[in-house]
Amino acid sequence: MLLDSNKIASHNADLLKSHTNKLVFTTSEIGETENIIQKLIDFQIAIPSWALGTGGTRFGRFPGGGEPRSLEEKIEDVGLLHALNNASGAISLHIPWDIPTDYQAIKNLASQHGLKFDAVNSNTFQDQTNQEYTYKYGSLQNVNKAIRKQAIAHNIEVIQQGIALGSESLTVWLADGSCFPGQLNFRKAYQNTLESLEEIYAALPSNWKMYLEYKSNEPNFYSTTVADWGQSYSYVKKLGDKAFTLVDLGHHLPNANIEQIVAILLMEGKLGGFHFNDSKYGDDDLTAGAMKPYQLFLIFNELVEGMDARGMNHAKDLGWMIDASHNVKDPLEDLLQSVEAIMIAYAQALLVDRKALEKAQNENDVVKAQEILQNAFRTDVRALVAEARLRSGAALNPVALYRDFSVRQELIKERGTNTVATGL
Ligand code: LRH
Ligand code: MN
Repeated sequence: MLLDSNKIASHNADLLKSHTNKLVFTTSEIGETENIIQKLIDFQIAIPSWALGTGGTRFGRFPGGGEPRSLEEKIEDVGLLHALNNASGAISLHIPWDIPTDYQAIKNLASQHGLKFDAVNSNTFQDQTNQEYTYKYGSLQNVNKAIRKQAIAHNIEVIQQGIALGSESLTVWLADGSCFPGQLNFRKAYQNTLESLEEIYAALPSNWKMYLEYKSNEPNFYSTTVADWGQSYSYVKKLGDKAFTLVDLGHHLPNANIEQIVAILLMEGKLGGFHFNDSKYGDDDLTAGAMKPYQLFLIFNELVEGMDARGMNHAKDLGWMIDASHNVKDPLEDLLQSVEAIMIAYAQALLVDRKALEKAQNENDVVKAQEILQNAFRTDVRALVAEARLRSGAALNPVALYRDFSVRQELIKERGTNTVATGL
């Protein structure tokens, strides 16, 4: 379903007056806003191909209708998001959930929608029907060399598929671990995983990156072989310059200080990118900024400070991706809200008076330092984020436009009510 620009133009025309009032007020409050608006226009967040349907949980799944039935329809849905916010200019595929049949046709369709292919994700956490060996006891860690070989071959195949699509990075998330004490020799599991990753790393083209995603628990509930940032860091450090750690916000033990982890990984030059989402309990994969918006701001505060300290390009030098699954909300509305929350956190972090903060920190003026951060977090930057969309031909209020033009109803008419998207 294509969203023609006239619909966006008439939507913006209706909202322009109130938007301009808010922008004038915000600019009067903040002062220099052009630099921030340009950075927001350049900032693109990749949409996960596996989060365009209603994933549900083991207890139940409540499809909302009109879900994409193919990779082509998934690309159309991400194209629709990008037309609405001009900030979702890439799709991240998960193999084998999204194996293209005709690579050139898929590339053409993606570029028609202004989309690139971000990281490709391998999958050795599920057994495929025609698979010789099971991953029940793990993949790259497995005590059985033949099973490790099978998993290595899959990752190398995913790299080849990514190359054909124009992707330049591979994300490896391993469910590998154990459910009971005694089940696994941790050292051997680490060594097997490292040796396996070395073979996959050796297959990376020179301009590619490998993102090693860590997770504290689930589906294993006693140990995970890449369980936290330290373990991921130890692997990527040994692997080489093309290997980095990927931070999924939902993969930490309760109360972990994620912004500190981000600061250290960035300082070490081993931060690769993010899977943005939010959570209150476990790996809930909820809308970014829905539970802990201050944490999301603090993470971007460390990112802006750390990336500027290394002269990094905010838009290009890290992998910005969402990883969510939807139970009770329309997947496309949820993804629009996640992108909005990420853009707001980034804009607020760009507001922070770095010089004043450094001075307060050097004088141990704790209250002053806190005031500087909270002032930025408590500044309403939504008019700047909307202005960035307006200037790049997108909608002032994407969710409102999505509803005003009954996009979900149109998708249901086109695809039916019981279509099931592959993925989570
Ligand atoms: C694991 C994870 C990983 C994906 C999967 C879909 O929890 O975050 O990034 O492969 O979700
Ligand atoms: Mn993830």
